[in-house]
Amino acid sequence: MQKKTRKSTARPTDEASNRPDLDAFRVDDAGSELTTNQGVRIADDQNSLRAGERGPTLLEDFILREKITHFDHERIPERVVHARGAGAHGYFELYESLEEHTRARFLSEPGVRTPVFARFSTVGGSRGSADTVRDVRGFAVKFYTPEGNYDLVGNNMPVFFIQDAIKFPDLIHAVKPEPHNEIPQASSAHDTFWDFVSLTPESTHMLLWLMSDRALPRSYSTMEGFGVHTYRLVNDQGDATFVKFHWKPLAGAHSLVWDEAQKLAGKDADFNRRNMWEALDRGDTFEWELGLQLFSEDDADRFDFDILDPTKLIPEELVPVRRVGKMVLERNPDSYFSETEQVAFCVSHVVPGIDFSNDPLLQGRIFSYLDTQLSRLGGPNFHQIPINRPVCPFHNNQRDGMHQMGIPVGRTSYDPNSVGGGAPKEVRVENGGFASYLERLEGDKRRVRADSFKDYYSQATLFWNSQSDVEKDHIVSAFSFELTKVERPEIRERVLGLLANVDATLTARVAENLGLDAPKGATSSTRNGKKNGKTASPQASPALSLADQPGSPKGRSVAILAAPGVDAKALATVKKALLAAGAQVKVLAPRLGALGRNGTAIAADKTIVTTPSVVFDAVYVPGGARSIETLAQSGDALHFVAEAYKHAKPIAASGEGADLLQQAGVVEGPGVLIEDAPELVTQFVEALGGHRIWAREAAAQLIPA
Ligand code: HDE
Repeated sequence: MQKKTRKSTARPTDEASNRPDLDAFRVDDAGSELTTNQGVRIADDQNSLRAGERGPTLLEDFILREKITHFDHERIPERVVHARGAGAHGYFELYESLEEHTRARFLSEPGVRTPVFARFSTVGGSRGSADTVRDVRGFAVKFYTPEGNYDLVGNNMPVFFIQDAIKFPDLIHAVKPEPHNEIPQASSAHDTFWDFVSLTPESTHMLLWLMSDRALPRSYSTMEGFGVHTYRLVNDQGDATFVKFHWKPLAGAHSLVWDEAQKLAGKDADFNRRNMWEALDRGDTFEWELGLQLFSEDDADRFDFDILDPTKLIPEELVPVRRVGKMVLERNPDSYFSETEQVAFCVSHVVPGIDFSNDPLLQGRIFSYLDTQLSRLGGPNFHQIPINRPVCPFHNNQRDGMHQMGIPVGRTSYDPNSVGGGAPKEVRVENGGFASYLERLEGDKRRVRADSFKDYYSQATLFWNSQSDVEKDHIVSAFSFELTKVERPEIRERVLGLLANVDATLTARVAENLGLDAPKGATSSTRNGKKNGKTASPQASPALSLADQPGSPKGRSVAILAAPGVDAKALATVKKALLAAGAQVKVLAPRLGALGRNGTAIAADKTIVTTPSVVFDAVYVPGGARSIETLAQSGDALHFVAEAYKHAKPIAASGEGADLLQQAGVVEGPGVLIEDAPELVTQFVEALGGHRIWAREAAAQLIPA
């Protein structure tokens, strides 16, 4: 009986709504009367009940007390990590059947769409912290499959700081604001973090990722996602294949630059969240392909690293990433609190066909996520909150508890029973019941770290070797920035000691910026090689670099600087071309109001002061003598252009617009287009798709912005 109902919940391919069944829970107050929570209609919501016109408020005022009491309890504890985040609804569509590897139904039927809810987050900051801080990003996806909810709780970096879950509280205590003064917010640039990691050499690989541009995503849509741990897929025969999960962004992976990220933290702390909200709101989508690295136990034995060690990735040269489906995010939540805040991702939420490996970090996570929801969401019934409810039926003998929303009927809440006809009944494995992968285990019970986990540096070197020159510059700057903020010299020295195991040039460059000598005997960059007959990892892996990512103008935002008297025709032409290419355009002026000559219908969308250069991907300055004269007198306009130049963004000017660039110290060169020819527009749109003009970056640092 139960099985039949389950089948009916499978989503057809052309399913339009792509959402878990939240509709029944939506509360729409439109056109309704104001009542108490008991449904009593309220006649006066402006004044509390008083004894006399100017007298004290009465305890009897149950309407006031109900309202204030509810308000007093509006907040729930923020997530102990990943508190700051934003979520969206969408679907996952499978390209090809993976039946050979897994019995999970949502991975077996090509074309089937599985509804998803994804949440992206920073790790260290509290709920109100800025989006663009240097940090790992959470990348969590809940799949509402017909066989139960599956949560893929990943990050935007493929490795982690530590190898064993028992160190997680230490890591987080070290990176969170320091306990005596709660400073700094959402930043790893302080003593306790670097103290801990400098004493934890296994963190070295992850430190390179954290100091790289990966820690500063331009948009949630331009970051990769990783399941990090090795998991297992298990098929109908009970055979297992190891798997690493990847999310590959179809918009390409692109980042901010550090100066820009820091300024954004003040100018628009909601930068990433706003970007996703506005994109989905106007009907754009955020898209990733799900990639799998599939490999056998024999393959695993041949690698020169341990696949159970979460500080290691599997180079794509050893196991290619197979793209098996696509996730499309297309709808904003209706209520941030009800959906994004209350969504509970749990690593333990797996479905038949997906199973764990013995990665010791993963094993700890299987416990932690369920446990943390109990205090965050107030009890064991959090699965009944609309955003967390499976879309298939769920029945068991669990009863009662805080916030029980169901009304179980019948007399039995135990198994076995005869009074209730034996229901709910166990489901045989061949009919879809979950069975753990049959794995033979033996060993001594002890607290131990495997020897195969003890190579802390080879993959840090691999990552460094795989970076472009610009990316290497950024990594050196990031280490230098963070360690300069560290107050204790011995911590800086210890970090240099770690880096000396990664690469001599990296160490020397950071040491120079810190005014220290590089430790002797620093390693050169060719440490990977065949070890003990194992398959050697490559010396470099292009997939680890962001240098050659696909890109498009779609979703990018462009500022057009203008003032009254602007060349309306040039402005309209470029705007039209940008919109046609899918970019967003804002006309910025010193003041709001009409701009065009002789009443042409062009108006400023925003002012230059309220919408700074850092929130845009490119700038265009149309001519018009009067417009440029006004802009040239505005320090904000000159700063706007100079800053875009410094941040390696495409800049274009036509007519008198060129004068403004000149006055801002911006010279013609890569990505700076000054021309009156029609090609200007095409070239500008193309440059926008390329994201940044890195070749210009070093020179641009000389311009104060
Ligand atoms: Fe988490 N992590 N984590 N983590 N994590 C949480 O669960 C934890 C780790 C990740 O948008 C918490 O519901 C332990 C790795 C994401 O709601 C908590 C360990 C990866 C999110 C928790 C790790 C992650 C969390 C806090 C080491 C990438 C946010 C609130 C053993 C693969 C999900 C919550 C969301 C959240 C514990 C390490 C990703 C406390 C013990 C590795 C994306 O349960």
